[in-house]
Amino acid sequence: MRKSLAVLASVLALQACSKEAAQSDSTAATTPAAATPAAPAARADSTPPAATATAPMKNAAGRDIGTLTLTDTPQGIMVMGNLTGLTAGEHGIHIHMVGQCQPPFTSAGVHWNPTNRQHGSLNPQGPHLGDMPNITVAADGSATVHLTTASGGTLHGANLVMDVDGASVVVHAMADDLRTDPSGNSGDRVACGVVTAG
Ligand SMILES: [Cu+2]
Repeated sequence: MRKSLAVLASVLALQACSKEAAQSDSTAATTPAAATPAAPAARADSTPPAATATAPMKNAAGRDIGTLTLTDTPQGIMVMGNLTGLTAGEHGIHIHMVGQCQPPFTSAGVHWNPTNRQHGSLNPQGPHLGDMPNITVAADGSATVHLTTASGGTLHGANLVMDVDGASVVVHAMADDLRTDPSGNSGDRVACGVVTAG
């Protein structure tokens, strides 16, 4: 118990640090790590704000596999929801440029990348604003999605994702290595959902 709490605390501290670093807050480095177990309750995403877009996800056979909700946050666009019918393991998931999802989903275009960076949070030339960490799919094919895109993009504000040709959320067949341009060697596109306002 004690150990798991410590691990949890350090994970939360890491998340906090990476968020602080993204905002180039120099005080983050001197904040005592894991010293504030009450911090998680104060996290901005503990009370989700109103949804501002959804992405109804379908697989290549046209089957509904769940709907994701997209919300602007100070850290980026938060993507949440539950998916089913995927293969177990890690899968890349990104926001792509075009709001069209005809199988095999090449219609969704490349990654949403209004700042002309390379792909991946681990890439020194990255990331794309549409990049997100991987999702982990359980043995029963389900996944709980709770991710935030790279900092700097919004649904409706600066670097907006909802431009004239829209946007889509795409799930890939394999894990994203978060480093290799242009899509982290994450393979085929296995599910897609057009980002729809409201
Ligand atoms: Cu992708």
